[in-house]
Amino acid sequence: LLDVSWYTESMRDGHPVEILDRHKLQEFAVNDSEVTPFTVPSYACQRRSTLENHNAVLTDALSLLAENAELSDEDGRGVAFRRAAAVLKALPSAVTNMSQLTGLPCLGGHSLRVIKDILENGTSSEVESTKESERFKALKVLTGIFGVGSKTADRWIREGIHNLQQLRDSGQTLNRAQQAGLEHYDDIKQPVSLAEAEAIRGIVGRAVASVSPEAQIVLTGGFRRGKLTGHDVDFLITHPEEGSEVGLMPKLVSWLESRVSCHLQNVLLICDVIFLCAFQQERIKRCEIKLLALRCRITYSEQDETTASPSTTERRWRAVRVDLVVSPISQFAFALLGWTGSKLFERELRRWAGHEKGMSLSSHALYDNKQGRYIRASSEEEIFAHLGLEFIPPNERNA
Ligand code: DCT
Ligand code: MG
Repeated sequence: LLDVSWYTESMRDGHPVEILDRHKLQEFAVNDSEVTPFTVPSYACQRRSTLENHNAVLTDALSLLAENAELSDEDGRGVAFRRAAAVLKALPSAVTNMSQLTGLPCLGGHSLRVIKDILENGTSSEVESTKESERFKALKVLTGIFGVGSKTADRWIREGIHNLQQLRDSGQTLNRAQQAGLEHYDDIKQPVSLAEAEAIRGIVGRAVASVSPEAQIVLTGGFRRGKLTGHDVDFLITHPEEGSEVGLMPKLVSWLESRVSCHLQNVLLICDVIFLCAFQQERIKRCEIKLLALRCRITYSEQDETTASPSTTERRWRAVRVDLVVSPISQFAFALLGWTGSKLFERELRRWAGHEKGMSLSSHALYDNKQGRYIRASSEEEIFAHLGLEFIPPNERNA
C-alpha cells in the first residue's frame, strides 16, 4: 500500500528521534493511493524553513504541547514536539490526509495522534484541555516573569500561587531580576515590533560607537531571520581588531546607564536603561547579557501627538528586552550563526555536527573531535561548508 522508508536510529542528542515507520503507519494510514507523500530531509538544518507556514493550525497545536512539556521539565518530549512541528512547517502545502506524512522524519506516535485528531475533528482534545488547564495557565503566567523558570513556577504553584496578584500578596522573596520582571510584566509580554527593534538598534548603535568607534553591531535573533515581531531584540557586537573587544561590554553598559536620546524619523526616542544587569555581573564578564531592559520613552512629534491614539499619548515609554552579546572577531561567524537561530535550527546544527560529522559546534567555535583541532571560519558560509551542509540563509532558518 505505502512505500515507507524507515530508520533504525532511535536516540539522538539524548532524545529519541521518532520516525514514522511501518508499524505506526498502519495505525494511521488512510487507504488513498492517489496521495503523494511529502519528503523532507531529517535534520532541520538541511531544510529551508521560511516564515511561510502552510500548516499553522497543526504547528501551533504541536508547539503548545512542546511548550507545556518544556514548562513541565520534560525536555525530551518538548524537543520531539518541536521537531515534529518543524517538519510540518517545512512542507510546501497544507496536509489534508495522513498518508501524505508517510516516510516523514520526526513524526512520533503522539504527534501523529494530534495531527489526526485535528485533520478529522478540527481540533485536538489534548491541546484544548492543555490550553484550559489551570496548571498550564499558571505556568505560562509565572514563567512569563523575567527571571522565573519552570522550577520556581512549579514551587509557587504548589504553594497555591497561580497569578501575579497572588504572587504579589504572597510575600515571596524575589531576586532583583524577578522584581524587575514583575514590575514590567505587561510591557515585556507585549511583542517588540521591527520598528521598535530598529529604533533600539539606533540607540545601542550610538552607545557602541561612542565607547568604541570601530566596533560593529548586528541585529540577530528572529529579526535577522525576517520576523516582524519578537519577544526581545538581540544584538551581536564585535571589533575588527582581535582583542579590542575586551572591556567593551562593561563600557557599553555604563554608557547605556546614562540617559540617551535620539531622533528616529519623526519619532523621538528617549531611553533610560532602567534595570541593567547588576545582578548579571557574571554575564557582563562573559560578554553576554541576557536581559537589558531599555525603558523606551516614545515621544511623538507635535503632528503625531494630535493623531496618536489616547493610549499612546498617555503611555510614553515601555520596557523592552534586549540581549547583548560581544564576540571577538575570530569567533564572530560562530556567534552570528549561533545567535541568529531559530532555537531548533541551532539545536539541529549541533546535532548534525556531533552525530554526522564528529564535530562540536557552539556559538564560539567548531571543534573536530577526530582531528583534535579547532576549525577556523570567518563567515557563516564557511561554517556550513565545514559541516558539509548546503548554505541556508537566515530567512530560511525559521525551523
Ligand atoms: N538561542 C539558542 N538556544 C537557546 C536560546 C537562544 O540557540 N536556548 C539562540 C537562537 C536564537 C537566539 O539565540 C536568540 O534567542 P531568542 O531571542 O530567544 O530567539 P528569537 O528567535 O530571537 O525569538 P524572538 O523572535 O521571540 O525573540
Ligand atoms: Mg530574540
